[in-house]
Amino acid sequence: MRLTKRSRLKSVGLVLFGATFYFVFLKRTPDKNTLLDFQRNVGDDNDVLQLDKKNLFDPDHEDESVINAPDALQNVNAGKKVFNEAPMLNKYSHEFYTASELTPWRSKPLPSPSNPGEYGKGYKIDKPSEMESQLIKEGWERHAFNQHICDKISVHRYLGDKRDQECKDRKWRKPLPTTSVIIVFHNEAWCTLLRTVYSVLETSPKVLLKEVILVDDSSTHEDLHEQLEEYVKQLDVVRIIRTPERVGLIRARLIGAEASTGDVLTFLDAHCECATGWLEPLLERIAEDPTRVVCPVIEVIDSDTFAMGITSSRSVQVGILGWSLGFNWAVQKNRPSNQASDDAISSPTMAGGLFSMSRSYFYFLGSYDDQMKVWGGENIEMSLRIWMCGGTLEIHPCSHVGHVFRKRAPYTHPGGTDVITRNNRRVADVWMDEYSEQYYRRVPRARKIDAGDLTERKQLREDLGCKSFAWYLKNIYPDLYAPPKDDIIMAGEWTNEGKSNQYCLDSANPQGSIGLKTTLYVCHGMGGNQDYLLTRQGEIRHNFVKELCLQPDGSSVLTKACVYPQGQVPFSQMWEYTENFQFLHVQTGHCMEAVDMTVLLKPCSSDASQKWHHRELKDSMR
Ligand code: UD2
Ligand code: MN
Repeated sequence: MRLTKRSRLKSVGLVLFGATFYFVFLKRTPDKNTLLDFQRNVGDDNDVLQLDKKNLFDPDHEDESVINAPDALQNVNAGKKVFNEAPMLNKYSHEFYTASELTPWRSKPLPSPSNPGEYGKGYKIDKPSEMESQLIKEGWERHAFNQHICDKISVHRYLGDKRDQECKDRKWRKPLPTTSVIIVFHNEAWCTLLRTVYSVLETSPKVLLKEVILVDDSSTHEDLHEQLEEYVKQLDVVRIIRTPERVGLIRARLIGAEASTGDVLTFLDAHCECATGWLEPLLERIAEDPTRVVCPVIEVIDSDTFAMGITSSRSVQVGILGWSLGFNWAVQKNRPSNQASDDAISSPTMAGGLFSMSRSYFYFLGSYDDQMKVWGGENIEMSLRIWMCGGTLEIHPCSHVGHVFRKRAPYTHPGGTDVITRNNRRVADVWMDEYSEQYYRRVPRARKIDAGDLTERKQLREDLGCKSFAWYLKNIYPDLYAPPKDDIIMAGEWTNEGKSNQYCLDSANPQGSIGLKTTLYVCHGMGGNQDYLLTRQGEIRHNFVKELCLQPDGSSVLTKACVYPQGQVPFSQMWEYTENFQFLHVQTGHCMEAVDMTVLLKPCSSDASQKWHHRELKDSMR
C-alpha cells in the first residue's frame, strides 16, 4: 500500500477516533471522511458518527498476521467454578440423523441460474441508467452497501454447496440441541434482513430450529414497522421483539436471549446468509461439551456485488486481538498434525456477531456486560471471559455463514466514539489485570473516559474463579507480546528538531501492515501511530495493531515484524540512541533523518534533522 496524504490524515484521525476503533476502519478512506469531517460529526450534541469501517476481508488485505497454534487447547479447564450440565452427546451416542430427518424448516425454491446472484455469484449492472445510478447512490448512502443490487437478488438465493468434501460427508450424531436464532438490527435494509431470515429457515433443520427472534433496536425506517410485522406473520417460527428505546446491539441481544426458548442461542447479524449445513456442526460441538462456544466461518459478502464464496477448511483464519483491543484475523501456523479438516479450530477471540452458545452456559458465564452500549468491545469481553473462566472458543470449518462487511456504520452512534472507548475500558479494567496498562498506553485518551461501575463484572469474575490475563496470554494467545517494563527504555512520541519539534515519527499504519515506510506527521500526543518504544535490546517497537519493529530497507525505514522474542534481535532491527539524539542503525552505521515528510536512513551528521527528542504522550499520566 502506497502512502498518500489521505492515509496520513487517516493515521491521525484514527488516533482521535480512539485506537479502539480500528475494527471499523478501512484501508481506502473516501475523501470526504477526513479528520475534519470527524470533528464536525462528533460535536457536543451530534451523535452522527459516519466512520469508515475497516474491511477485514478486503481481498487486497495482504498483510496477514500469522500466529502459532498452541498445543492442546481443548479442555484447558480454566475457572474454579465448574459448569455441571451433562453433555447431550457422549462417547456412547452412535446414532446418526438421516438426511430426511434434517430437512430444513422451509424448502428453497429451485434456483434459476439466470437470476442475479444465484450460486453466490456477484451481480453488476454494466451500464446503469441515470435513474438507476441515482438509486444505487441512494442505497449506498442509506445502508453503506449496494442496496439496489441487494434488492435485485432473490431473498431465497441458493449459494451452492461448496463445502469441503469431508464436511459434506459428515453425519451428525443424535440428539442435537435445539437453537433459537437471534438477529438484532437497527435500520437494516429489507433485502438483507429478509435474506438473512430466509437463509436461516431454508438451511436449518426443522428439528433443530426452535425459533427465529428478530430484535428491532428501535429502527426508524418505516418499512421495518408494520410492513415487517405483517410480513413475518406468514413465517410462523419468526417473531419480532422491539426494544423500548435504542439500546445498542449488546442489550438488544440480551433482550432476545431472555425471550428465547431453545437449548442453544445462535446470534447472527442482520445481513448474513447461511450456507447449506451451517448449523449442525455448531450444535454438535455444543452437544458434546456445552462449554464450547462455536463460531461459523464468516464469509465475505461483497458490499457492492453481493458475491459470496466459501473458504476451504485449511484456509480458515482465527480471531486475535491487539493491545488497542481491536479484533483482527490471523493465519494459524503449526496446526496440530492430527487436526482433520473437519475438526473445530480453537480461536483466541471471536468477531462477535455470529456464534452459538448453550443458553444455560451463556447465563452461567455472565451473558453480556449490560453496561456496554451501542457497539463494540463485547466480542473481546466475551472471548476473554470464555477462555479465562473455563470455556473454549472455536471456529468450525464446516459451518459457513456470509456477512456483508460494510466500510462504515450506516447508523447513528449515540454518544460517539467515547462509547466504544468506554466499552473497551470496561474490558481492560475487568479482564486484563496489570496488562490493562498496555491498552492505556495505546489509547491514552481512554484514561479520561469514565468506565462506569465495574463492581458487578469484577464480582462475576471472582465468583466464576476465572484465570488471570497472564494465563490467557500464556496458554491461549502466546503470540501477543507485551514488552516487560524493564525492557522499555523510553515510550512515547519522537519529535524532530529539524522540524521545530512540531513533527513526529509516524507509522501511518492504522492496520499494522508490514513493510510500510515510516513518515513524519504533525505531533498529536495521542499515541497510536506515533507511539514507539525504545527497548533495552535496541529495537524501536511500534504496536498499535500488532508488534512491529523499525527496520531499514535501503534508505527507507520500514515497519517489519519483530524477530524478538521468538529469536535474537537481528542487527537489522537494532538501533542505538546516541548522546547527540540520533537514531543510529547498528548494522549500517547510518542515522535516521527527517527529509520533507519522510524518514530516511542517511550517513550520520550533526544536522538538526537527525535529532530526535522523546516526549511522553499527552494523556499518558493518570
Ligand atoms: C462486528 C460484529 C458485530 C458486533 C460488532 C462489535 C461480525 C460479523 N460483526 O461488527 O456483530 O459484534 O463487531 O460490537 O462479527 N445494531 C443494533 N443496534 C445498534 C447497533 C447495531 O441492533 O445500536 C445491530 C446491527 O443492525 C447489526 C448488528 O447489530 O445487525 C451488528 O452491527 P454491525 O453489523 O454494524 O457490526 P459489524 O458487523 O461492523
Ligand atoms: Mn455486521
